[in-house]
Amino acid sequence: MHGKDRKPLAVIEEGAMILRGWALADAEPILFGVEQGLLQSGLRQMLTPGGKKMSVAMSNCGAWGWVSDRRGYRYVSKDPETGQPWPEIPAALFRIAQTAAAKAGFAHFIPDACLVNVYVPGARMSLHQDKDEQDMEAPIVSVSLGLPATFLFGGAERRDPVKRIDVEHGDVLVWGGPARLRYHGIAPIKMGDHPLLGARRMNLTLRKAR
Ligand code: MD3
Ligand code: FE
Repeated sequence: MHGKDRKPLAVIEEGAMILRGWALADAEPILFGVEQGLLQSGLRQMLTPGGKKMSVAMSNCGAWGWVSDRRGYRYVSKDPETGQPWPEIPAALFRIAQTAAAKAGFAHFIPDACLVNVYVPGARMSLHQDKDEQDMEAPIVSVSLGLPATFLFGGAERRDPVKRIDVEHGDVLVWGGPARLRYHGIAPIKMGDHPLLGARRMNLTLRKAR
């Protein structure tokens, strides 16, 4: 269940693990690094392929960044808004993602993409699958900061029942193996005031896009 580090790892289902508080001690350096990157590639509310503005504000860091517009979803090496490469993944964030993946059984996780999602109260993410990555063997590591959220963890099909998992500041989730293509989402964020992030939740998902 836990090693010498005393941090528990809980298995939600095969391939889906939560490491409560794994990023807590590094939250400030991670946030500082991400905010630095956001000065270069700012947050924006992307359009769905159907033309609707997403409630979550997004940006990216790493070699590849996920974008959505009327043409669909894809990974691109340059921010379409600046024409420049995305900022680097902050070292503290890269390290936390690697150690969490290793702890969850995924050795040598080398993320090349990090999607930055910022939620204000009321913002949500409806059930979807993450299937724009080339390498489905690699897990996805998610770092939650700021306001708490309820994570919705569904099945292989949209109509399957959904488990609700409460996540808070500093929690890290790892999704791989049989959980990698499961439907998932985030319930509308409730109002609150976090000491570091105020009335916001930030989620960082580290991925291997290529
Ligand atoms: C479960 N973001 O950006 S990340 C996303 O909190 C996204 O912003 C959510 O879903 C957020 O695509 C949750 C956690 C996550 C990522 C991939 C998964 C959970 C997953 C793939 C399979 C199952
Ligand atoms: Fe997702």
